[in-house]
Amino acid sequence: MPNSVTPTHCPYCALQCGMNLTPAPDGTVEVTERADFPVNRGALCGKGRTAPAVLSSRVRLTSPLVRSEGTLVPASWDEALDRIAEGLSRTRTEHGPDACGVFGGGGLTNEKAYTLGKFARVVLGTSQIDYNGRFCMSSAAAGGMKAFGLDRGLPFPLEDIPKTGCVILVGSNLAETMPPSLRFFNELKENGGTLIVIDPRRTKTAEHADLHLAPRPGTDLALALGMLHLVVAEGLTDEAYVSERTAGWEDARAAAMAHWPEYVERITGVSVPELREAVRMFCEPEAAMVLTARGPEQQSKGTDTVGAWINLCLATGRAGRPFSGYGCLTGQGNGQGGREHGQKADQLPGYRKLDDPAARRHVADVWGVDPDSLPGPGRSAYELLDALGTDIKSLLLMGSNPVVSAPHAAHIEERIKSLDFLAVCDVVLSETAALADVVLPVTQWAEETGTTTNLEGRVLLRKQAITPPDGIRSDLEVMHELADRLGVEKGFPTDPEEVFEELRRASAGGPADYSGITYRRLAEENGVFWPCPSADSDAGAVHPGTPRLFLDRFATADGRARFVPVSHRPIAEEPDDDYPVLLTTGRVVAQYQSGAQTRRVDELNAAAPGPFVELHPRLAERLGAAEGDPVAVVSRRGRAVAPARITLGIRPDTVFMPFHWHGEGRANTLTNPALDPTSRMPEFKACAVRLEAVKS
Ligand SMILES: Nc1nc2c(c(=O)[nH]1)N[C@H]1C(S)=C(S)[C@@H](COP(=O)(O)OP(=O)(O)OC[C@H]3O[C@@H](n4cnc5c(=O)[nH]c(N)nc54)[C@H](O)[C@@H]3O)O[C@H]1N2
Ligand SMILES: Nc1nc2c(c(=O)[nH]1)N[C@H]1C(S)=C(S)[C@@H](COP(=O)(O)OP(=O)(O)OC[C@H]3O[C@@H](n4cnc5c(=O)[nH]c(N)nc54)[C@H](O)[C@@H]3O)O[C@H]1N2
Ligand code: SF4
Ligand SMILES: [Mo]
Repeated sequence: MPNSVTPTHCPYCALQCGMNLTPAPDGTVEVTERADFPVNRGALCGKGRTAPAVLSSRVRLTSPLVRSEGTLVPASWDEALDRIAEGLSRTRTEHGPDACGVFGGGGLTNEKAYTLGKFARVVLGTSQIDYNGRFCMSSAAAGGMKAFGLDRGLPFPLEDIPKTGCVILVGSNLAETMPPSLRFFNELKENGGTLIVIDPRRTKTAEHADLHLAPRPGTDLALALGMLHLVVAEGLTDEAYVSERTAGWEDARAAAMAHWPEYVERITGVSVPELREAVRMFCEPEAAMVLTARGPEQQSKGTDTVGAWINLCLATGRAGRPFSGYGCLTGQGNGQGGREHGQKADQLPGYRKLDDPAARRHVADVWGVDPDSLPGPGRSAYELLDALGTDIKSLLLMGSNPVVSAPHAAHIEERIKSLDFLAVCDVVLSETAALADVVLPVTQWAEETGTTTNLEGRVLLRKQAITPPDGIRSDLEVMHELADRLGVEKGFPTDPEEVFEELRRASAGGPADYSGITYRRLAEENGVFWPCPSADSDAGAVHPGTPRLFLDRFATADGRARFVPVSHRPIAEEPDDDYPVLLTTGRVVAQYQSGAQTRRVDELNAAAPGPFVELHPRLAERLGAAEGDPVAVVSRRGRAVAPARITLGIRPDTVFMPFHWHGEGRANTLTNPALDPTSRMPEFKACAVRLEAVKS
């Protein structure tokens, strides 16, 4: 590798901030500002700035590990790969292909996610593959698909935000989860626009809002319906737009009219005057946006909730028009691309449906297999993890740490332990990798090339900047070697560009069409937005990509967006006398996800050393807990203990815990795996708990 500056992108969240990497002679890597990338214009959060710390051999896996007499010991690559091939083929022979499970991640590059989906279906022949994106944006994806016929997180670039008139940010704490993006909202306000934040907590993001609504967790559906009710009652519906560009208004309107503002106030705790003010702010300007994130989506009714917010946009003519629209703020580095190329239980590359015969034929043709040999749709992430040790006997896991991040985690940890065989590819010894029979150490972002697709639908090239340490291989090499050992010698290239070339063909003609995108283009341009079909061969023209969707028509058969008639329903586990308090969960700025990577960075640990329970002084007083005192939070699934963090910035009926840690402060010991019927998203954002003082 040349010892020069490489422009590339951050390994963590969906902004995929641009950064320059320069290797130093002592083996470390320096991160410097890269001002040319429009998403962050040089700005980085602490995680991005410190990301090279995880490249250090001090914290990462340096050799394959195999379990021997109960403990993990170093082994050669051949021994480790042989063991995995043996484990998987024994399961397949004894229990059939569907007894082999595969679990992926939205942090994997497009090339890896694509290859993992192909590996499951072609090499293992299993339907049992899903990934952690199911825990992330699946409700928004399902809602967007129903209404618009297509799911792309944001249908416009972030740079459109300052040009709209009002943004409603529903359950996003982007000041902590995507700090450089705050700039767009500040610019919106400088331009005279307004920001409404909806969050049960007065977050760092809410502090920037012109209006902060703090509903009871799990009631966003009612809130959106109450706003739609007021839109209709106050004659603010855009009748011309509704009749020209939508279908299904009458039913959605009738459902909203049943949600009187006073009824909504009782459900949500948001007062009628606040609701009216929100409607006024949203409807007054010519253009407006609604952006949702995990707050309203990680609910057992997340899909309907997203539908209700989309209905509000459609009724007011605020979708598919310049500087207006509904968008979802996708979370993981490749949360968008990771869901498009086939690691999801029901999908094939190009965002094709696995149960669509034409899609099966197209992809089978690219893969050189019989379409009938492709398995059908499998289980969703939680259901897959829940079936470990019963229907599913062996698991190959790449890019997730479910022991920390899955709901009802103690149960999932037991399920993982009951497997006949577990193989994990990771860069560090995560809590899940520590339970494996074989662990493979793999290369990461700066050490390999690959593409990701950020929250705007912008496909980006993450370039290799340094040489990986000896003894480490890439996920693509692992899949190549395993395919070979399992009898499939061809079709699993180790060169990412070769994989991308195949992905282009596999996605061609699909909803997420990447066929007009090449590595060369990505190296020259600041990303290309999908859909980007191949160049028109007659004209020799290059397709420019599609930064803005739906301006002429929606992606449905008749080009109209669909209203979805939805009604309020309670959360799956309402508080009662035994469990009187609501728990919600989320993130802090200095830790990322299960913490597998960021808990290994000193600077980040100093900023966020451990879990905590955020609670209102009224609850703390009733409990007799002072700031920093250990508090036990108990749900029907278990008990977690963490220090109290007392703040007026949270509803008195709600406590909040971040989910980045393992051990006694693990938030997911408590969470409820109640699933959304459509998206199969678990209800991470609301369950019933009681608090107990802990005697120290
Ligand atoms: N620092 C950091 N940044 C990250 C990540 C990380 O782990 N750490 N992860 C990345 C990923 S994968 C994702 S998905 C994104 C997530 O990004 P966000 O969605 O911004 O993150 P969360 O903290 O999960 O949830 C956002 C807010 O929802 C609120 N909330 C809780 N319950 C409800 C509710 O019922 N209704 C409403 N309206 N709000 C509610 C919480 O109080 C919280 O402030 O962040 C990405 N960026
Ligand atoms: N209570 C609660 N739980 C939640 C959430 C919540 O809000 N509340 N949010 C949910 C959401 S939105 C998400 S996205 C999930 C995320 O939770 P996880 O799926 O656990 O995500 P990570 O911690 O990012 O795990 C990624 C793992 O892959 C490894 N890794 C990184 N890069 C690579 C690579 O290139 N190859 C391989 N093989 N491994 C790699 C990392 O070291 C890490 O161990 O958590 C969910 N869980
Ligand atoms: S905001 Fe996200 S992409 Fe940007 S530096 Fe931070 S973690 Fe990386
Ligand atoms: Mo996520």
